[in-house]
Amino acid sequence: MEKGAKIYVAGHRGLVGAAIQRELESQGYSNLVVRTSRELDLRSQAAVNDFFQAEKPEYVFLAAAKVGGILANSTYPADFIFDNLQIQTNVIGAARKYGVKKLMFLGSSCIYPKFAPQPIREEYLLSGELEPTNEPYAIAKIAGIKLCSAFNRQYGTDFLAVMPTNLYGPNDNFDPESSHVLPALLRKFHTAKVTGEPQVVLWGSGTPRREFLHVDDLARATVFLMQTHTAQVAGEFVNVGTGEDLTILELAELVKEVVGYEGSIVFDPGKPDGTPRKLLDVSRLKKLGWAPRIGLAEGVRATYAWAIDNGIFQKGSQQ
Ligand code: GFB
Repeated sequence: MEKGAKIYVAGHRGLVGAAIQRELESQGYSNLVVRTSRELDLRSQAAVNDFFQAEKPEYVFLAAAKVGGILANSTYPADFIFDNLQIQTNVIGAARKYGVKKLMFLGSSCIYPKFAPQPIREEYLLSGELEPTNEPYAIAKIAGIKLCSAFNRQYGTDFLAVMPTNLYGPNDNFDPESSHVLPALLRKFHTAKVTGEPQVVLWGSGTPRREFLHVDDLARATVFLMQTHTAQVAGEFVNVGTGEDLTILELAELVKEVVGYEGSIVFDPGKPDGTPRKLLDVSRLKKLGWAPRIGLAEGVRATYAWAIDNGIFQKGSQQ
């Protein structure tokens, strides 16, 4: 990927796309193309084709997607499968049609079976039933992987895919209802500290285990793979994670400490736990030459500081 190459970052306002844009810019890539969803509705095939025909990007990072936490996934299953199938089919299809040299598709660790052996290796895909709370989203992401690999086989394209573990960092969604657990906890503990609430109510049992990766580490991994590997060498897709996990209760204790909240933690068993564990096996990526740099405590501290600096908790719950 030459420094002057024309690179389209789809989803540049989201958690992942913004981090990829920051990483590319910090490495001196100066010819980036971006569009907000208002400027370009990726669910429209005609609009996507027109955009690719006019701009002719050489490289594409496909980080645009309908995403959300466990409750958003179970409340809006149709949006999660329909929007994602449309976005990825349109962008991947246009990338092939208009001769994109290389594309990076962003998947998710929820593509794996609910009870996959741990840590989860890439080859466990489609070896068992999915977790019901995010099955529609997972099916869309699996279709995206298969679309990339089918195009690679039939048309000789070079479309890579990564499966990140649970991500967090700047530009995340901090809404307490629709967000993922880490930003939700930062908001809940911060609000309770400021308003002097004696307890914070979290969802489920607190026993599920999750692995968390700072989005800047993911961005470095995707740019690294695009620079140094072909889909043929990297494989159909590559897990990206830290190789370490913790329980939701342990995460809550860490966030509580970072925020400086002194009340108690209570769990609401009426809310879903989701999959019991999803720890990724990251040996394939390590063999390709990449390792994460940001530890969880450091990453949570940085994300809390970012949220404070950007007034996230003053903006109401729609952030
Ligand atoms: O991050 P999260 O929403 O999604 O929830 P998943 C992780 C765990 O944290 C679950 C618990 O066991 C939740 O019950 N949890 C506790 C909370 N308190 C809260 C809270 O206040 N908010 C939230 N959101 N969770 C998602 C998938 O699964 O993982 C997506 O739904 C995507 O499709 C993403 O794949 C990476 O880790 O369960």
